[in-house]
Amino acid sequence: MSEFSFPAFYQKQKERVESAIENWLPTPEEVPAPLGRAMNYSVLNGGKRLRGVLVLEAARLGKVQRNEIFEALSAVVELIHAYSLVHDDLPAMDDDDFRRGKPSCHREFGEDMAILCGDSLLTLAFGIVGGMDGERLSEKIRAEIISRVAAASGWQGLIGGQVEDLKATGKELTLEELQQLHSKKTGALITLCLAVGARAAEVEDNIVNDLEKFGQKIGLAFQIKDDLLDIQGSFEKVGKDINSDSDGDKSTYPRLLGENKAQQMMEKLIEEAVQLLEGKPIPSGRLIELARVVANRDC
Ligand code: GRG
Repeated sequence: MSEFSFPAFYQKQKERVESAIENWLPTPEEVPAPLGRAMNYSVLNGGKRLRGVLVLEAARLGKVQRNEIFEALSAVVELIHAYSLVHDDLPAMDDDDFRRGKPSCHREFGEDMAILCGDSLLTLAFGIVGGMDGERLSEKIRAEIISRVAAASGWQGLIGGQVEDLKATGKELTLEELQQLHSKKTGALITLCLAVGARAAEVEDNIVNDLEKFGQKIGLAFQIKDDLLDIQGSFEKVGKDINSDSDGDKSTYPRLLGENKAQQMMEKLIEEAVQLLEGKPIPSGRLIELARVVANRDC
């Protein structure tokens, strides 16, 4: 029997996510110019595809095999993620010039197209879930997935977190306030990936609960690592300007705690996340490895 290689497994899952995105994204020619090019530019431009891979892994824990549905959901979360990055980079938000090593969407296509590009990616994502084959997925589960996607993307999740982030600029937040903000801005989408993958595969409720708790922990750890990379990383690896958080006068974990304590907090969250799954009657080894990817990533 050949030995399991995590990097090879990750690469394979990433390719599944990539082809699902390509399958659902309209070609530039199908969309009024230059919007189609902006959409393709902002989604098919690298990215670790961690969120899409999390969907596929959570789905693997279920009793039912619905690969087309799982892959469509992996595209859905990556489209929402890409939309949030395009809008987050806008001059009215974080005003970032680079994303994934290339000029950000508004720098390439103008602010008007970047706004519409984000809008189109978000609506496309909802269109995909709404149109998922009812014969393979019950109406009840599909409706639950739609409402979970809406809650994680809307005021209870990404958008709410973004508002808190904008309002916090120039202020020093407490650790609790920072965690609250990031559990929405970063944690909600990561948690969503695990929840929708699991629900689509009809994973048992108590395991879905554990997966959500696992998602909240790795989501916060992901954000702390992001803050650390903003100080310790390089443009070549991270693909965006370094020190953008401190330049933008934002509260970050390293700023609040110092780099060492922030690193320790991140490692503790990962260990707590791992403990949530260890010992459960599920094949959680690959999800545990993915949690470690969050902590050890350099981009
Ligand atoms: C709705 C405008 C709007 C924003 C929502 C999610 C969000 C708030 C903004 C996105 C920018 C940001 C800093 C999010 C925090 C999460 C994060 C660190 C995203 C980067 O994710 P990676 O590293 O990116 O997975 P890749 O490029 O690998 O996909």
